Amino acid sequence: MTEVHKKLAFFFLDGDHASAWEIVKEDLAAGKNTMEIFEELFTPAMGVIGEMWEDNSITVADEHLATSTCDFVLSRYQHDVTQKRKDPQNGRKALFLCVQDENHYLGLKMIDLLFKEKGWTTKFLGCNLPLEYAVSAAEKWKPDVIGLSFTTAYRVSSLAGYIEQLEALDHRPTVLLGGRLVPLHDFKMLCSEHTKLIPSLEDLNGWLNYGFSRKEQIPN
Ligand code: B12
Repeated sequence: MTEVHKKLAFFFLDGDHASAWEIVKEDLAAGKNTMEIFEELFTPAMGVIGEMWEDNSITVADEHLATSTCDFVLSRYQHDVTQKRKDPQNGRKALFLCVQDENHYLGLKMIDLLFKEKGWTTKFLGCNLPLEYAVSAAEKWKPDVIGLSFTTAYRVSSLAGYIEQLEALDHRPTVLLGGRLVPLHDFKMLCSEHTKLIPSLEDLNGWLNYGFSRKEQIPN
């Protein structure tokens, strides 16, 4: 963690949207792209919050304020930056959600913005979505991709059900699984070839640039 991560974490904890935004503006002025800003600035700053919660120097109430401040800054990023940087619409659709009782959605919100920037039409369904509603939303809208975010280890059995049912939908979407635990554990046994495990934003970039179009050329 660098000083800038700690500074941003303290602005999040103070609910200081304006100062947090100034830090983002510095990265934008330095020519950083969205992936770099999300992976190298926001994610470690939220990691600082996690460490402070672990050593009891902040409470869950503080974590909630930090979350809502970070969320606001991401929405501002969408409004001020994503809108201007967007590639032309590519006609593809992506749906994003977290499994039931999973409340960690900030990472998924970043992924939603990255897809928007790449010209996808997206729907961000946020945290804690029961499986039946995930299935019915996907059946109705027929997204090419369904992105799931996985953070808390004890929800792995619930995750398996989501992957199984979403992969099996009639229109055969690609399921993408990302989140804090994906680079740390092997989730292959939960997935068929219709699910891609995405351990980092660099992997996501590769998949967005090459993986998805290859899938279009080689029918399953
Ligand atoms: C903020 C926070 C909360 C907030 C929720 C924030 C929110 N609404 O999103 C609140 C306060 C509600 C919360 C609650 C809890 N939390 Co919490 N939380 C955090 C904290 C500090 C930050 C999470 C975060 O936003 N990180 C930043 C994002 C950007 O990182 P990320 O999710 O990994 O996403 C990146 C990648 O993984 C990837 N990605 C993410 N999703 C996807 C999806 C796809 C498709 C792709 C391609 C990529 C991708 O993209 C992102 C870009 O870098 C973490 C600590 C940490 N190190 O992360 C703990 C942490 C995750 N929480 C933890 C725990 C234990 C809890 C609680 C059980 C207890 C508590 N602290 O109150 C509850 C459980 C709530 C629940 N039912 O889900 C533990 C989890 C341990 C574990 N693995 O099981 C952590 C690690 C804290 C710790 N050090 O122990 N938490």
